[in-house]
Amino acid sequence: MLTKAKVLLPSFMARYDKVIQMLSHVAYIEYIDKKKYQDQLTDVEGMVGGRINEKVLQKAFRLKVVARYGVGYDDCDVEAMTRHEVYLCHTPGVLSNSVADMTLALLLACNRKIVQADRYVRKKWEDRAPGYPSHGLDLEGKTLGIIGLGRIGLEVAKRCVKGFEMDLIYFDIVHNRKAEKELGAKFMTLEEVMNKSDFISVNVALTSRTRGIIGAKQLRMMKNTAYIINTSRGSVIDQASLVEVLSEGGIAGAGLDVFEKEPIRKNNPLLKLQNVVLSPHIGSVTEEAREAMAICDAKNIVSVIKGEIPPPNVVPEQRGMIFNK
Ligand code: 8YV
Repeated sequence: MLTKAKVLLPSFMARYDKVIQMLSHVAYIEYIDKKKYQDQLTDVEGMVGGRINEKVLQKAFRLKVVARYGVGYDDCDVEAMTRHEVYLCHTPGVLSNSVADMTLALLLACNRKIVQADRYVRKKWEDRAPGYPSHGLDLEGKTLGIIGLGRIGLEVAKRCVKGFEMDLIYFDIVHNRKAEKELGAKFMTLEEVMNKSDFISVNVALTSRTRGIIGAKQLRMMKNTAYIINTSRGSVIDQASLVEVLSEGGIAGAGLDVFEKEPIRKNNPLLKLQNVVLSPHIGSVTEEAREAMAICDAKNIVSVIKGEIPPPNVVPEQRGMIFNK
């Protein structure tokens, strides 16, 4: 008798009926149980998850596909997965709007001191106490610098250029001709972008090439009136240097949705700074993006289980590879 493949899902996925329906046709679904995780791995063929390394792969010897719930997959050992012939898929595109919106939320919150303003209204306004929010800047005509003008960066750029009439400069390892043509984006070196921007948005994936590319030297090139917004990965910016530059007033502020280690600890020096707005990695947390990510993951898994390989949305490192596990 043929038995259905086992697919392992995080429990929050149970809320997506469409996902459950799609997967149930080809697989038997089990939800991840932290206490039983090691045993759950032994007969799994597909899973939604991250933190996939050699140790996990050795346990999960029947594993054919991992669908990362997100676009970034810096927490997965792609080399080991390729060696074990396990596809790694992700969810590019479906969360770009959501992350771009969040980037703008942080940019505006920093610039217009929204968090400080909210606290002021609650506790001080009636008494006209000190602490009234300081002046923000009009965005029109200001320069937005994007580090990493890919799918998400482009959405941020559109909002800023078309919505706020900002000027756009960017740094990437490749030119984005579409943005150059349609949004007037100007390609510059990383140093030039750091130096000329009034607002910087970090939108690169974390790789060995981008880890720490924004360090003390680059941060000190920024205008002291400029803000840096990071909705990509914390480790793209050297966090200790960022704290230092923020504390010295070397830059006006930072909006951070991502951190070197998450969650950040209660004694993290960032928490003492007034010129930062912090959020707990919620860039993709909208109803639409989260559901689309779940559906994208389900499609990727169904494809591999049905033998339709390579699956859609396989990571670039594995593009075109055929695994016959
Ligand atoms: C997700 C993300 O919140 O897509 C990414 O890479 O960082 C976010 O969209 C995260 O992957 C959830 O696990």
